[in-house]
Amino acid sequence: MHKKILLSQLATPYPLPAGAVEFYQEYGYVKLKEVLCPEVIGYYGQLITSEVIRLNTLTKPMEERTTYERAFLQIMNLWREHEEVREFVFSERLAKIATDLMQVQGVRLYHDQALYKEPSGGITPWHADQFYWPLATEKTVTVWIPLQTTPMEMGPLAFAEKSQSVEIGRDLEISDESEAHMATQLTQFTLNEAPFDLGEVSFHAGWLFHRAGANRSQIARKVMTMIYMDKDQTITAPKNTFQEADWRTWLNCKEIGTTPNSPLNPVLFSY
Ligand SMILES: O=C(O)CCC(=O)C(=O)O
Repeated sequence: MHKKILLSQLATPYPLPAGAVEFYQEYGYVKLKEVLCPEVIGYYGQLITSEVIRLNTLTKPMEERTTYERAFLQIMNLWREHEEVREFVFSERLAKIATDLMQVQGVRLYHDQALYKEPSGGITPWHADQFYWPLATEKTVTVWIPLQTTPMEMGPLAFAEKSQSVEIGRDLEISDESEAHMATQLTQFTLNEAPFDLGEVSFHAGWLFHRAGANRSQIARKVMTMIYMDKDQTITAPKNTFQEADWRTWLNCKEIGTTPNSPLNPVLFSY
């Protein structure tokens, strides 16, 4: 397929199905089918994979890794590494969905990250992402884009529906402890752990608890993600060492109380 057609899909609005915004607002996540066509995923997926291989530094054997390290190879802000990957990350189609789901006027990029769960890679423990982010409001959302069909044995992302409203576990980093603690705390919530079709993506809110199973297949579970925040979000004083590190690395040390409007956090869609 011609490059122009791929770029045009990344820019064209996706018609959100009836009820999708309401579902996201109530359940804290939504899964959407046929958001990207196989050609877009194939073309940009290959580029992202090359960048993951080029930039990865986690090469020690599985048995020597921590639970976090076994979960995935994690390569961040690929948009700054490769011009064409930037086209994918800056997709207006995806940024507009994020804007509409959060019911805001526009979104900025917090950062992107590739999450590659290798064959024999372990579980992604229960967690809520916003634990890591020094941001004032809950107007944050991650798009999780599998770069292949993702059946159960590859560890698709799973969601504890409506758990974005509970305050328990919001002080836990991704770890064996968060997995053990939240597994007992989240039993009141319905779990959506369905596989993903090719082209299907999910959007989950920053405080929504989610996890993923181990990769029991023979091939890597390749996933690209972008984290968006309300374009009018403000930065708060870091509450833990992870937030301190995020503030330095992903928010360019912008002054507390201001909007993160440095070149590191571009607006990707705005009405
Ligand atoms: O891909 C995974 O296993 C975890 C993804 C995740 O936690 C996220 O994107 O917030």
